[in-house]
Amino acid sequence: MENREIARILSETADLMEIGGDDSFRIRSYRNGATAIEGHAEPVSAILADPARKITDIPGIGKGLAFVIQEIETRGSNERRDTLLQKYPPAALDFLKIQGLGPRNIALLFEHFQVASLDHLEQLCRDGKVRELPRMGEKLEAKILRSIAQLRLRTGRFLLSFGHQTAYELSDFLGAIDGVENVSAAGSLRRGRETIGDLDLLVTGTGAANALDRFAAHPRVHEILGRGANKTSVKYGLDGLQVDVRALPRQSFGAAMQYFTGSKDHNVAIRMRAIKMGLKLSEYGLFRADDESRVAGETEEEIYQALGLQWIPPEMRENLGEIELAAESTLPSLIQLSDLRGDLHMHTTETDGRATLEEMADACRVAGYQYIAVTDHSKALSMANGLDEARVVAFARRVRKLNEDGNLGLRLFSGLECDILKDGTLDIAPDALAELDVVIGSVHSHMNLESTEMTDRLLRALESPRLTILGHPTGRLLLNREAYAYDCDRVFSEAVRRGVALEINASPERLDLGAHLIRTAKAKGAKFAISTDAHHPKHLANMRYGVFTARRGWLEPRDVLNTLPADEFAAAIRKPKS
Ligand code: DGT
Ligand code: CA
Ligand code: CA
Ligand code: ZN
Repeated sequence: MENREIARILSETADLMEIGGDDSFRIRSYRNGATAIEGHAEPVSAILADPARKITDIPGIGKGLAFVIQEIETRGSNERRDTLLQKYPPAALDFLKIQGLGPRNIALLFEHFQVASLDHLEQLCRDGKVRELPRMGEKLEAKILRSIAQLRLRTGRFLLSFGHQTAYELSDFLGAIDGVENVSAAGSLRRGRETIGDLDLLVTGTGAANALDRFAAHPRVHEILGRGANKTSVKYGLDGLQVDVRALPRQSFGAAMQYFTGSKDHNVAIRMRAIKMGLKLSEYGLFRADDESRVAGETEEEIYQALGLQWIPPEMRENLGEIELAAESTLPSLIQLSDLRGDLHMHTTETDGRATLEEMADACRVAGYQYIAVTDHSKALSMANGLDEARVVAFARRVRKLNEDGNLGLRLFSGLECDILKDGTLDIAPDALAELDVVIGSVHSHMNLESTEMTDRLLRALESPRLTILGHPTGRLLLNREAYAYDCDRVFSEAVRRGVALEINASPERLDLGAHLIRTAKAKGAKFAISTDAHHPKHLANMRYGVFTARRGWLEPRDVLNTLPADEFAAAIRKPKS
């Protein structure tokens, strides 16, 4: 088991213990243990497997907890957790995610109403029953209802980054099985959707059938949903992601990839086209309708070609006009990761980042970038120790000096992620902003304004001649927080008129703008910046998710500012002195 999974089971147990009213000292020891294990560099399972070592050497892990961890490693749970899960319904863990409902309240709800599910709790709030309990009132009921609505947003889907991580894990596992030639991901993951419902994997080779058996016996599989001759479906890992693995012969690989990549709407349109041409397309291949003879199937390219189409990138397969373009050989040349020459949004230890400017720059140089903009927070984010005017000016000076010294191995642009205040003014005075190369304007507060007020706020921010990029333009957090409401048409048009680029924030929790709004903005002539918003060097690799999203928005390199060579980029962001 991975450290983060062990840690998660420990803190889950602690949560349940809180609901159960357990001893607070013991609860704390579970929580501390979880933190210690999560932060431990070496896999705990490796230490447990070595008889010469003991995990009590890890600070924060005592004898009692060591025993519990051994139990978790062996069977994925521990006695205390099992007992508590028998006493309380599994929904107890969901309840803890509801804002305003502490463990004590949850225990009370269980006691009085035997609440079994979120639905049940929702009904109790609607009926005004919750307010009958001590310390609970109408306000709490409203809060619970809002929070349940948010939880619902989250259930059933998973972040793309999580899907990728699982796909890598399973590709390694399946790929190592004798006779397995190829393991490929299809479905929404291959299309680069920002969230996935389940993971679809295709396996070819003489060992493929055997791989289905081995997969069903994988230690992290905890529920088998279906077993067929060519398919195994399971719930995988602690988060219960559904994974469908299909085994197929090599000559159908292309047809199966085409079919299982979807989207469904794209496939329906493609199959109609085949029928009109006297052909029949299935997951096994493309055949002539009259004599069933095989036309294509081993590769996707030959299938699209036989249908008179250019090969269509998976990110475009949503039946939004891509088939028509492919028929005329006028598909856009979508942007690729290798087109990006710089990252334009990152934080350092000056504010809430975890690495220094030098460390971030070094990681970017290694990643092959020609330039970066370092954009720490502004003073409105006081929790993050945001920069005030004096620090902004000092930072711009420091960047000029670093560029003159020329030891960084790339060009550095001075920047700031400047808060857009409630009234739409920027958090930093214009003359300080004028010292900087790149100013990202972002909303981090008052996100629940009325749509008209939010529109005015953003329009006002765009009036600033110092603004370069509108950061994470909708503020959404995937599976977690909706985009804030405003008039996108007006704001995007104004951004185009003012020469302000729109960010595609590549953080997997954001992917903001999303594909649909990217297309809306592109139609108005908008320019974009794809940036990671990295708070640690490891986040720099998230650029790929931004690129997936940009491709789903049909962007080409010329739509994106940070595909430009350094000098052209510098010219493009230069603002008139006014
Ligand atoms: P998801 O999992 O909700 O994120 O979305 P997908 O697109 O991965 O959907 P999924 O896993 O149900 O199916 C994978 C692909 O297989 C889907 O994009 C198209 C294809 N497919 C599955 N079932 C059908 C079907 O009944 N008809 C058609 N035309 N295609 C299907
Ligand atoms: Ca899927
Ligand atoms: Ca599926
Ligand atoms: Zn931000």
